[in-house]
Amino acid sequence: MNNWRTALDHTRRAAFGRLSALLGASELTPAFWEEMESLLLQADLGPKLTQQIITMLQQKSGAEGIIRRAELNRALREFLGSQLGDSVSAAFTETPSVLLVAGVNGSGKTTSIAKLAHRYQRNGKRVLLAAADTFRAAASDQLEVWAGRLGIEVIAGAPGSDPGAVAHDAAQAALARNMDLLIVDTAGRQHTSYNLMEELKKVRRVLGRVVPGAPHHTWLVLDAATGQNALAQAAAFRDAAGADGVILTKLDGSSKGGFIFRIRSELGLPIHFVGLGEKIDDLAPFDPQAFLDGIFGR
Ligand SMILES: Nc1nc2c(ncn2[C@@H]2O[C@H](COP(=O)(O)OP(=O)(O)OP(=O)(O)O)[C@@H](O)[C@H]2O)c(=O)[nH]1
Ligand SMILES: [Mg+2]
Repeated sequence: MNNWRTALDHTRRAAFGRLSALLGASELTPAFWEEMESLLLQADLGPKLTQQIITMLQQKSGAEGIIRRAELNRALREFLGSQLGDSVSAAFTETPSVLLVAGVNGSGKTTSIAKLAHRYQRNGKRVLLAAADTFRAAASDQLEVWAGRLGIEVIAGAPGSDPGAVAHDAAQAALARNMDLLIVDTAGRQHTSYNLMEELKKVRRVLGRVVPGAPHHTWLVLDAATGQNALAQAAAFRDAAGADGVILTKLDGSSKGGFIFRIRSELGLPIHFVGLGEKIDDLAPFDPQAFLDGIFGR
């Protein structure tokens, strides 16, 4: 099982490591601020947050005469921490609760669903999975392989069949079998595709017709390595597909990480879980402090 620190090695060494090194400079010259700005942008913090950080650090260093690395570092860390907010924990209180999982292809939906299923099963929940990704023939196989290892059942349809029909059957099965949690896997073609968003809307409608209030949550799976492109994706999924939270995958493979600070503050979406590797237990609840420790070092 990967831990936060190992997973964030790249990020700590790349942009954020250079930021820390820069903060060791003894004089706050214009060149220092320029370098600072360029490193913040390279870390994918975006122009708005970058400007806020520079202003905040300039005010702090001016008002309090701070020129010591540790103090600027602490101010930066505190500011970034405030962007992340507190950790959130999702409650699945309805029986059955339905979690819809969406995201572009390859982002890590199916793997994350297997990890979640494992986790909730371990917590004593009766979990059922739905393979509503009927677009790719191998997709339900992949989910079934994971589920087989966990002893969890998957409701699937024939390749090319209607994802709405799979969602319908799965929702009925969840009710009939008195399941605690139904997790629905979906296809991941590009978010610019009208069809994908329409398909997701239809799956939502169907789920809601069978189980009142379903889907109770819709989580968007974002690949941390996509960097700030992921923000545009996320906005589209939030607006068109009702995403209300994020699973951030492949934190172990990304090296920028700055856009992660913008998910909550700019999109209003809480990060529930992060993927720290490819194994079944490489999933952790998002822990803002562990994330900050991971990128800044302790
Ligand atoms: N290193 C790492 N790899 C991951 C993580 N999560 C998923 N992956 C890998 O990413 C690849 C794609 O994962 P899938 O779960 O198939 O992605 P998907 O979103 O279901 O893809 P489509 O069904 O094609 O849309 C696989 O090789 C996974 O092992 C993670 O947290 N860390
Ligand atoms: Mg998949």
